[in-house]
Amino acid sequence: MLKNNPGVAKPKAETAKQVLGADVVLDSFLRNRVKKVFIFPGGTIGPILDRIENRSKIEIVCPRNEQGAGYAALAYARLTRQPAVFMVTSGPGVTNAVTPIADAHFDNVPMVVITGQVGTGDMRGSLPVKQRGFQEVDTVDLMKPITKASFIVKDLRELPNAMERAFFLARSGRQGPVVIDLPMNVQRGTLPEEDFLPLENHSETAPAVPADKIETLARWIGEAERPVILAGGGIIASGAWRELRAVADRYRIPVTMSMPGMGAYPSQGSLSLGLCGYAGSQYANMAMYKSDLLIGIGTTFHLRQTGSLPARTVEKGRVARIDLDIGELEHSRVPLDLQINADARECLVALESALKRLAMPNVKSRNAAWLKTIEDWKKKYPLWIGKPARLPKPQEIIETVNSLVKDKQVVVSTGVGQHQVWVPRHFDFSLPDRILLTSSGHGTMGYDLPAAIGAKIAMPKATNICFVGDGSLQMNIQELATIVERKLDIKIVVLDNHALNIVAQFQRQNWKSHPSTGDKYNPDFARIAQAYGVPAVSIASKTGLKEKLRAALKRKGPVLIHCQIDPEEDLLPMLLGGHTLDDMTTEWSF
Ligand SMILES: Cc1ncc(C[n+]2csc(CCOP(=O)(O)OP(=O)(O)O)c2C)c(N)n1
Repeated sequence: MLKNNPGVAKPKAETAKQVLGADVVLDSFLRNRVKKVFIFPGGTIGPILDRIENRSKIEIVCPRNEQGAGYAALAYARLTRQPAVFMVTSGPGVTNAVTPIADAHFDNVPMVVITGQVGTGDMRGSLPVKQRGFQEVDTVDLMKPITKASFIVKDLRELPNAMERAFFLARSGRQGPVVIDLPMNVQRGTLPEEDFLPLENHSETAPAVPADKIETLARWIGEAERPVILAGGGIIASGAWRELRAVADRYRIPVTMSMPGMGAYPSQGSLSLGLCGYAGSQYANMAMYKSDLLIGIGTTFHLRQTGSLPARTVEKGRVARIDLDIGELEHSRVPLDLQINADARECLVALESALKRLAMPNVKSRNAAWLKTIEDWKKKYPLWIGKPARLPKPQEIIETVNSLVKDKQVVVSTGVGQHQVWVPRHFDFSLPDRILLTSSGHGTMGYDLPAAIGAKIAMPKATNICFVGDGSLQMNIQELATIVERKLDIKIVVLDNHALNIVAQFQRQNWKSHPSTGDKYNPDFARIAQAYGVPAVSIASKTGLKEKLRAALKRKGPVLIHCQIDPEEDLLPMLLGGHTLDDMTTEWSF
């Protein structure tokens, strides 16, 4: 409808074509190749919903609340690697959307969020009153700290540019959510086509790869005897997993991963150290600590990855870090010997060339002693420490499911808690075929089920498994209805310990009791699922575990597998505050 106006004023015809604000929004969706929008409805997004429905083939995905829509959008964006559109109504729609938007912000997921707003004439403005309009809330200020940008469009002439800017910002640089607040009168207003401001061009200027620093890094790799790469979510965001593997495999550098980086390097690869940090393996953490060159790529060196003593992340050695975000480098928690500010994929391509030019001799044997030490640690420090139990072990359930879907393309989503950590420990990930979706920076219970929905919509052919704790499941359990309504083949594995157990464990460890987190009354989740129309099975014994899981996974369509697990199972080993990475706790002292 709106053309890319070159800025030449056209003479206004008497009958100049009037363009509706809501149509401008739709035009922008079409220009940005939006195929689906994730929404929860309300009056103040009504005008746009009407245009989508009646003027386009864009599919409207409507889960059962804003969190459901937000997390589905987030998973869809992660898998399609394009900004997802998430739309909510003003007031309660906006406040319910805050949590998934924060999640997208902290995990760098591109999203364009349209929030309805009361008409500009009904807005409180700077008056000393709480509200003027019904369901009025100050969306822009609420969203500012949790978005790349958050703005309101009050002047219809600016709408086309505002929409383009939102898509551009969401997908450029370190990606993230952008909120556009649209008052009713802007959505419903009309203007002659010529009166809209001409579209501005946006072009991205990514920082250039600093050749000298890449040479330095290559030289350091040449000198190192105990190198380790810590791969983060930036590898996945920049699509750099092939380049990472090329460098790691050729130069025999072990790779550990943060939670958002899982799958950057295959879990089963001989150089893989799996997950690091507070809930990672002892051998990954030992390797980081003892390394003489730790290379962080697309990772924040967050507390969860390096522990609470950042200056002592490595015992004796250099730390280099590649990151697209200059702020992260300049304010790195872990002191850096080398900062490289550029895209991860471009850096890895340049690094590989620089390493080739160095023509390092004896690459295969150079790190042999180091790799042997790591192999010994892998044997010495098992991932799975726990007491024998009458009920199935959660680790065993996850490993069994993993073995049953071995040859498939799989997307796994999780909630937050102990189970969120057992999944990367006991399930194999490797991009692009085995993908983990989990709430990393914000750590939100209830991400699980709606993320599985978005994932299934993005990748309908992949096997879709949602591992979820009983606590997390109940945050967005209503989305079982969306699964049934859309006939989504999602296998939901509920690990039910009748506790909010990761917090219970933390409380027991610190205060010797666990008020409000243990011994929870739970309903029979299998019957709840059946009431929604999702077939379900219950597993409460170890006998025939594999066969029961196999039969459930084989069923066509959605299934909920309700597994009773031992509430006494603690997450161990674990890196506690005040400990260096070589000093994980393996048993509780209480
Ligand atoms: C929305 C939200 N509220 C509270 C928390 C704090 N929290 C983190 S994990 C957790 C317990 C999770 O319980 P469950 O899903 O049953 O997992 P489990 O630890 O038992 O595996 C809580 C309360 C959170 N992360 N997110």
